[in-house]
Amino acid sequence: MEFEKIPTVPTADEILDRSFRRAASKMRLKRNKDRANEEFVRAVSNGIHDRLVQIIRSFPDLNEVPPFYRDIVDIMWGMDRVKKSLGAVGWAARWARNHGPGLAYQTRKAETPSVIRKRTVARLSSVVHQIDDELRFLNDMRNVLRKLPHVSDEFTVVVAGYPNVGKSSFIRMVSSATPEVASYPFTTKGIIVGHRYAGSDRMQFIDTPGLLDRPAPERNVIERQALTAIINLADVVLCMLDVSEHCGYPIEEQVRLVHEIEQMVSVPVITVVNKSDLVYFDGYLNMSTETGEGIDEVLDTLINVRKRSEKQGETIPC
Ligand SMILES: Nc1nc2c(ncn2[C@@H]2O[C@H](COP(=O)(O)OP(=O)(O)OP(=O)(O)O)[C@@H](O)[C@H]2O)c(=O)[nH]1
Ligand SMILES: [Mg+2]
Repeated sequence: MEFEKIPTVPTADEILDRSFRRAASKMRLKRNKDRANEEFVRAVSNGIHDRLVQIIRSFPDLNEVPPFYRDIVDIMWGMDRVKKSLGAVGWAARWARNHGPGLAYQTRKAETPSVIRKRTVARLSSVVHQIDDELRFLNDMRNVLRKLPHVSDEFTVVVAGYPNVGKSSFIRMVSSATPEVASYPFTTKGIIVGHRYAGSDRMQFIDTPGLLDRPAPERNVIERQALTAIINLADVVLCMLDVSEHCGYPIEEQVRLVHEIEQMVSVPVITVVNKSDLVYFDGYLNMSTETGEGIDEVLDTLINVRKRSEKQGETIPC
């Protein structure tokens, strides 16, 4: 994903330091002192403008990124907040570009160019300092974005369900991912991607944070990440139940969540009962990540779904 390539976003002071250093070296090349002052102001404003434009360009266009990543940005920071920050950087860049030449000219025409130079540079500095919070916000966001997992375009199983039902235990067993497993809810706090490489049953698995059956506005940032993975990434959703209720949640609530997920997506939804070593539930696929019982059957079911979806893909006329 392009997010990995976003370089560190500098602070206002870092941008100014670099622009001053570069401008100072240009100034030294000028023999005429007044010209040197003018050149300094011009070089500072150009340096600021170019650096700010570089920052904006280093962020991918959020209208162009795949819906899953766009949703993640919206869930975690809010699209408006991100646009506001990038907009503020754009404003400062334009300010430097529009006012830089005029300020340089004023410096040259001034009776005491060195005094005017200091004053104009102070104005430029103040504009860059005005966007310092936005620059810091963008850098914090960049630090999170670049660690988002890479989701490839292949057959994808999204594992969903209530917290603590064994989603991560399953993903650890069947894929390359090694998510944390613990006996408390909301152990998984973000999307985790793993792959199963075994020959023809190669597929991508997505571990999601636990979801509760509750109205959308009450869902937190962690749950909303799970929802966007279900909606945007799944070729099949594997809904996991813990009938033993060792997870801490009643089975009725867990089943209601499965019905909600079925309403949300147009891809197949497969329900599997985990922890069959504790309680076996007739009429469902049963498995246990503790004993390994039923895991192969679940994988076979997923492979069959993939084969069916590939066949359907083949019959779609061009
Ligand atoms: N007895 C039994 N325990 C299991 C089984 N699968 C998972 N567990 C236990 O259930 C607990 C939760 O497992 P996780 O894999 O972390 O569950 P999760 O659904 O990923 O949980 P969250 O990330 O919090 O949503 C852990 O203590 C596991 O050891 C199973 O098949 N049998
Ligand atoms: Mg988990």
